[in-house]
Amino acid sequence: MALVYISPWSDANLWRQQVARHLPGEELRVWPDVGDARAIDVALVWKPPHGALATLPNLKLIANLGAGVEHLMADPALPRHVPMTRLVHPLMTEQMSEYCALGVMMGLRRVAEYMASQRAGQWVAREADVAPPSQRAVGVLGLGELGGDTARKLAALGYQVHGWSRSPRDLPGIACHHGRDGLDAMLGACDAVVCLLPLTTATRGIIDRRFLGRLKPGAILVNAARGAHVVDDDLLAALDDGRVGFALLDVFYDEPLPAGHRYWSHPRVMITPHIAALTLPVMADVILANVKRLRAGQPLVDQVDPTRGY
Ligand code: NDP
Ligand code: OXD
Repeated sequence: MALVYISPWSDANLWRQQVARHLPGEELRVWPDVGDARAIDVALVWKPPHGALATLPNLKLIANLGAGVEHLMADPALPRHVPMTRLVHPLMTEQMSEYCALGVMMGLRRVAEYMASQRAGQWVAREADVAPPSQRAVGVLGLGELGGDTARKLAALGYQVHGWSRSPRDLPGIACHHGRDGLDAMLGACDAVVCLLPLTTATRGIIDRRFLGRLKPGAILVNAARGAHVVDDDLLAALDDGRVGFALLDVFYDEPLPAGHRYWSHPRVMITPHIAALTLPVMADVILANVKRLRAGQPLVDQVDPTRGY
C-alpha cells in the first residue's frame, strides 16, 4: 500500500523527507500523480481539492496536516466513512497560546496607542487605562487543545479567565461556560475575548453585531481561529465607534486579505498573515504515528468527529 500527499499549499519534498524518516520503506506519491489509485490507503492532506479523496477507493486514513478541518468538511464528495485525524501537537499549542496572550496583552496595555504616540513624538501616559491582570477578565471561545492551553496560560499570567465550549468542561482556575446562554453570560464580563473555535455551521459568523454588542465598551478581540467566525462589517462598525478597542486578527474570510480591505489600515487593528500557529516539519512524527497505528491495527488518536464537524 502507499501514501499520497495532497496539498497545493506546501512543499511535498518536506513530507517526502519526513515519511522516509518516520516510515522507512513506505512509498509517498504526490497528487495528482497517484498511479494506480487502488494502491493508496493513506492520504496526507491540507486543503485538498474537493473531490480528490473520493477518487481513492481503498482509503483507510485521511490525515489532516493542520488543526482545522472545515475545508475537508465542506467537500461534498468527502468519503465520510474513512477515519480522519487532525494535527494536535504541543508545539502548535505553544505557538497559539503565545500568540493569543500577545494579543490580549497588546490590547489591554494599549500598545497600538503607545506606538502611535511614539511615532508622533508624544509622551502620553494613559494611566486611566491601567489595571492589573487580576482586575481584567478574558474570555476564551473554545476550550479544546488550543483554547484550553491558552486559557490556562492567561490564568497563569493573573487574568480572570472565562472559557466557553459546546459541552460542559471543568478546567481548574477557569470559569467555564457552555451553550448559547453561557456565552451571553460570559461576554458582558470580559475585557478581552479570544476566538479559538473550529469553523462549523454552529460557529460561522458567531462574532456578529449581537455578540459585539454584549462586550464591555472598548473590549479587545483576538481571532486566531477562522476569518468566517467574524462578520467583518459588524466588527468594523464596532472598531469605528470604539466598542471594540483593539483587534488582533490572524485569519480572514479571504486569504491573503485582499488589498484595500479596511483591516489593512484601521488604527485599532493589527493583522498577521495566518501565522499564529504553523505546522512545522518537526511535527510530522505525531501525524505519521497514526499511520503506524493504522498499520499495527491500533486505535487512532486525534480523530475528527464528522458529525460534530471538528
Ligand atoms: P478542538 O477541537 O480541540 O477544540 C474546539 C473547542 O471549541 C472545544 O472546546 C469545543 O467544545 C468548542 N466548540 C466547538 N463548537 C462549539 C460551539 N458550537 N459552541 C461552543 N464551543 C464550541 O480544536 P483546537 O483547539 O485544536 O483548534 C481550534 C481551531 O483553531 C481550529 O479548528 C482552527 O480553525 C484554528 N487554528 C488556527 C491556527 C492559526 O494559525 N491561525 C492554527 C491552528 C488552529 P467541546 O469542548 O464541547 O467539544
Ligand atoms: C490549522 C491552521 O488549522 O494552520 O492548522 O490554521
